[in-house]
Amino acid sequence: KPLVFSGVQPTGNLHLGNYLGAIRKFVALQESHDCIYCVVDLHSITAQLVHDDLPGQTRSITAAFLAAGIDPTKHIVFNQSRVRQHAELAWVFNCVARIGWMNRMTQFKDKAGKDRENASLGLLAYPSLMAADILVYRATHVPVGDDQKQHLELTRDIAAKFNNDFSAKIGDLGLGVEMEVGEETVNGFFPLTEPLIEGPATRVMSLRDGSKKMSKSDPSDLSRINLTDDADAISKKIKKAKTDPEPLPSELAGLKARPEAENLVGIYAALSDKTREAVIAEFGGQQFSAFKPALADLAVDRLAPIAAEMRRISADTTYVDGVLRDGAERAEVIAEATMKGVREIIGLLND
Ligand code: AQP
Repeated sequence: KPLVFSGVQPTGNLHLGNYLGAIRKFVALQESHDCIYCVVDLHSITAQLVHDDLPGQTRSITAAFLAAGIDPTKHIVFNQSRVRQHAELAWVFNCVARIGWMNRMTQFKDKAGKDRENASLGLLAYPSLMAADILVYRATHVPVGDDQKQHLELTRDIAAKFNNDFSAKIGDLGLGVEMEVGEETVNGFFPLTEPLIEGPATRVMSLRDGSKKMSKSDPSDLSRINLTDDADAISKKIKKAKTDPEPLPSELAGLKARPEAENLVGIYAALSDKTREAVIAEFGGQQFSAFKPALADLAVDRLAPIAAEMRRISADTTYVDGVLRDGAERAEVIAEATMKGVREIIGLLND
């Protein structure tokens, strides 16, 4: 089976974008893939070092994974900092990647803002740690939202440069498989990982501004639906969602240049497992005053059971901690096998 890896940061409340863009796909991939799902706590200290309750946030994301339907007995669920090989490989990748590659990352530019000189070195190196998260398991597929596309391209660039720089050594040690990189055939130790970015909700937008993605850090709580919101909050937020005065179009093409309408149709499609065409066929010509209540009912129907399950699982801290510890032990076996190879290839002395 192909190997899937993905992660979510323990920063703030999970929202509908995290769910539709990532977590729901994590669940779906369990049938066909071996999966490793990680709460990436080391990533959460890149933008802000001190958090009020990082252990609680880590457990809460874990509870969300489990409540959504991830099975920790068949797959691996753990927190990143427990498996030290992530940080070790990230250091190696800091020496593989170029500063120019990192400076071009749009997420770094957005999060660092104007005062770039004052951003943490960790924020700049964030994609290097993300590449390590994925490649320490030599994962071949990564389900993510559209905002992570550029980081996945960089992960491939890091893998390709490592494979190329150490091609002869990888061949001599018999640690590689032959793979094409551009015009060349190299002895690849790391796979060129594919992102899985599909479906109608790969970039869920803010409910208050159709040009901004739904985000945990948006100061307005009305901009997002949190996975822990109750039915009243979900209905209120959808009712208040920004829209234009026109009814929904009768053709998909009519959503062009109507970002808020397009976003709500995409959310409805994803939650109902329909195509956007099917949603337009059903609601085309109707006013938002008719569409919004239908969307609110659907969202409550899909999210309320997850919220209830999250509350139930979160109450059992011993269980959640046990899942994370057990997952980390299993993850470490795979990660250490990769690192043994990396140390040998580079020339670092293994025990
Ligand atoms: N709006 C979104 N639509 C679709 N997918 C999204 N993801 C995030 N926002 C959307 C996907 O969720 C996964 C986990 O994200 P994360 O917590 O690791 O990082 P993030 O992208 O920083 O999440 P936020 O909510 O946007 O946080 P802030 O406000 O800090 O920037 C990823 O697969 C991501 O693509």
